Amino acid sequence: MKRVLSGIQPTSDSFHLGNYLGAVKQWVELQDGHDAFYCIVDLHALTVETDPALLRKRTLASAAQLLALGISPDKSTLFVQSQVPQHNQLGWIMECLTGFGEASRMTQFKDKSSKSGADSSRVALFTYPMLQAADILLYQAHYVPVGEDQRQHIELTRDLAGRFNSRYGQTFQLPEAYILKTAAKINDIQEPTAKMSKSSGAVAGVIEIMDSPDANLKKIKSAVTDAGREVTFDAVEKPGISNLLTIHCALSGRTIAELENEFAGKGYGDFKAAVAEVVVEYLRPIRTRALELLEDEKHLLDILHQGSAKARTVAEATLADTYKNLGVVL
Ligand code: ATP
Ligand code: LTN
Repeated sequence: MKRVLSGIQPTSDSFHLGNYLGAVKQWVELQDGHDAFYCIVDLHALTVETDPALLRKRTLASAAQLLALGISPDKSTLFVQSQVPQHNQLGWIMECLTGFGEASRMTQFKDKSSKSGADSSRVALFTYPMLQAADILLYQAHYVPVGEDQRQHIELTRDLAGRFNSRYGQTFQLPEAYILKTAAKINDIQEPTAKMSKSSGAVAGVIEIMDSPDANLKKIKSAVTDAGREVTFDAVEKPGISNLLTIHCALSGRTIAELENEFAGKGYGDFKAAVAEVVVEYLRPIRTRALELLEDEKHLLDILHQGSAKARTVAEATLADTYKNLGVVL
C-alpha cells in the first residue's frame, strides 16, 4: 500500500472550509487503499506567539474536528507531532542540507514574515519548511495531500530527499504533492482574491466549521459579489461568484454548468441563499459530532497517544537509517 502523510497546524479554534476542501476532504478519501498518517503539527504552530492554554485547547479541537470530518483511527494513524521527537531530530538534518538562498525563496516565509517584518519574525518561521520536510520523509510518504499554497514546500522536500539520497545512499522515498484541481484554493468570501486563512483573514470572510449554523448563514448571505447579475464562472472578472460556485460544487457534488443553468435569470441573492443552505446543512452534523467528541477528553487523548506510538515506530526506523548513512556512530 502506498503511504500518505499530511499535517495541519492547531492555530485556531476552528478549521475553515479551505482547510477542509483543499486538504482534509482528500485525507478522508485517501484513508481507503492507502497507509495514511495524519499529524497535528503543534511544533509548527509555535513559529508564531502562542498562549499555552490555547495551544492545548486547539490541539484537542483539531483532533475532534478531524475525527468529525471522517478521519477514522481504525483506518489511519492520527497523531501529534511533538509526541514523536524524531521530527525535530530529522528536522536538524534537513536544515543541514538546505541552502540559505533556497530557504529564502519560500513564499510562505516571505508572506508571513513581511507582515511583522523579517527582523521580528522567528528563526523557526524560516526553518519551518525543513521541519515539514522531516514530517514527510520520516514516513517514506508517496503522497502528500495539501492545498495549492503548499506545493513549493513539497517541491523543496523532494529536492532535499533527492540530495540526501545521492550524497549518502538511498534513504528516502521522493514524495509527490496530491492536489485536486477543483478545490485546491478556496478564497475569502469578503476578499475573494485572497485565500481563506485561519490567521490572516477577517472573521467575516472565513467560513468556520465550528461556527454556529446561524453565523455561517449570515456570513454567506453577506458574501461579496461582483459587478453584473449573472451567476457564471469567471475567476478573473467574477472572483466572488466563482469562489461561491467552487464551494457549492465541492460540497453538493454538482457541476458548475448545472448551477449556471439553474440560476440563469435569477439574481445573486437567490444564489447566495442556495450556497448558504448547502454549506450550513453540510457542516451541521460535523460541528455537532466535534462538540460531542470534545466532551470526552480522555477518549481523544487515548486516540492521539495510540497514533503517536504507532508513528514513533516508523519514525525511529527511518531516523536510524538516516544516522547510519550519515556516518553517525550508533
Ligand atoms: P494559516 O492561515 O494559519 O497559515 P491555514 O488556514 O493556511 O493556516 P494550515 O494549517 O496552514 O491552514 O493548512 C492546512 C491545510 O489546508 C494545508 O494543506 C493547506 O494547503 C490547506 N489550506 C489552507 N487554506 C486553504 C484554502 N484557502 N484553500 C485550500 N486549501 C487551503
Ligand atoms: N506547512 C503546512 C502544514 C504542514 C504539513 C506538514 C503539510 C506541516 N507539516 C507535512 C503536509 C505535510 C501548512 O502550513 N499548511
